[in-house]
Amino acid sequence: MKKNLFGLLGLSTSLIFPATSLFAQQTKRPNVIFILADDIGYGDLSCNGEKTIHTPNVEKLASRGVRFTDAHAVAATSTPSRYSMLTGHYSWRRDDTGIAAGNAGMIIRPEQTTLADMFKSSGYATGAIGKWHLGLGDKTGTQDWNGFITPGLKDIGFDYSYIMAATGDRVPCVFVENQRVVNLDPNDPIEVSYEKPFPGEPLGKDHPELLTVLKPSVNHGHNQAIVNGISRIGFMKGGKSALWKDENIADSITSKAISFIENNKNHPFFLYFATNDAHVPRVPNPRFVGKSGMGARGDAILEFDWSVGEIMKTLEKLGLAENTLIVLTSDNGPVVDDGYQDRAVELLGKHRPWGPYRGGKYSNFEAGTRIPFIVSWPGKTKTGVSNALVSQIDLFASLSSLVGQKKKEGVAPDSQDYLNTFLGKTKKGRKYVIEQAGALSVSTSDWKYITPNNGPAYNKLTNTELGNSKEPQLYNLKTDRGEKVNVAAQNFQKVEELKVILEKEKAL
Ligand code: NG6
Ligand code: CA
Repeated sequence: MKKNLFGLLGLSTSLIFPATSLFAQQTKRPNVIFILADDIGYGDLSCNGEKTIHTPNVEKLASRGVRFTDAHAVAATSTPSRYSMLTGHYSWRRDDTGIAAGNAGMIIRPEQTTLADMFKSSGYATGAIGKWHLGLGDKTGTQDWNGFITPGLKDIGFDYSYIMAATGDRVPCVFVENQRVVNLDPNDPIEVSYEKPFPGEPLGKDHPELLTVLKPSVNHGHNQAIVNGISRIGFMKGGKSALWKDENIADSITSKAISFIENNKNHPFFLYFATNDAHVPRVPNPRFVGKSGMGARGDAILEFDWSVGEIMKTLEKLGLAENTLIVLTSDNGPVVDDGYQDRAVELLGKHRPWGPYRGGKYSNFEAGTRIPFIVSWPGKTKTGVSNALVSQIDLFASLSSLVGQKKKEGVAPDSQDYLNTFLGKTKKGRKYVIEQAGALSVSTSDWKYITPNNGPAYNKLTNTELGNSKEPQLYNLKTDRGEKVNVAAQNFQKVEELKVILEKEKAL
């Protein structure tokens, strides 16, 4: 145990800081909860204007806070997006932040300072619950799934963790609590591989008759280990008693989030609550099945909305609502068919998960990274809509500023303080944001420049316009938010200007 100066002098801190001032200090600092959805698009939440879906709890949250219309994730897929948000360091500065396998080593290095470290050093209790997808253990494939998985979330600032290692569609399909697999029977150890199958373990591609819950979409992978009647990405053996139940994932993580809040009700806390909804495989709880009229994807969004409502109810019950700042957002844009035959495409109807924007998850176009974003701190945030240009990269510096911490040299190098913008006190946003999909893009409030690259223009499997082109692309977002007309040739100056911004950022 480290002793601080007061301890060494035999003094208790309460003698040095009178109780009232300590209390005052603590009440000034709000609890902070991130609710991070998975693959939920701008148009998937009714507060953003689509009439085809009803998400009342998110609407209620939005009505108590600021709803942003021009907010961006750093990347159009999960791992790089989450990496950037939690570290304040652009994922594209590293070449190892692509979509992580379920047995990837921990991508955030213990020596990096995360948002959780920042809160912890300010005296907050910290927790991460839900989807992780940023690797665990030292190196790919070296984790001890049957023992203590280290390094882990404790080494990057989270006191408590209850996580899915990667995604719902990647093995191992188990929860990991404080770096140990939950409910594991030592007589049935887990083995995980992303290289070769385990002899005797049936695979989805050979045994379609065992796929009783969901089948993969044609030619869309997801045909390896079979867990709970669904084939996944990666190979897995054993750990039967520890397997999660897909229809209970939202219930499990929501109840853990509630317990975390209850356990820390007398203490400032930071909770990173990352839902599995609406990622594939979509197996919402029977309570939500059929409720959206849009099939499993819509039902999963209603399940997400339910989780949001449960968190809000808990805060109200404990009298914490007024002193808790909630950020609700998504890791990347929407995708309808992401690999399973869940009828999301057939049942979509008039619903536009991407809202008025082009593209979706994986895409350089706006819908890849223009995500739902709400900041609510009742009584403290102005209520209403902000069209300020904001990025998840800035949450680190802005929340450091909220808790009165000065960002240290080298920490969260790409993150800037936009606290007043996030709190709705000003509509002054960023001059530009940088986004990563197949290529890098730079957007201002008015323009979007997508760098030329050799990637495919279209992904047939997911029906996504990826926005890759060998030609430079420039769109006028003010007159053409759907990015229909490439005006690069007519606006040479603008292209140059945005190119220079990007080159300067890359050189940092
Ligand atoms: C892709 C998967 C997709 C999804 C994605 C990660 C295939 C063909 N597609 O590789 O289903 O898992 O990775 O999604 O395997 S994310 O939201 O976590 O980034
Ligand atoms: Ca995602």
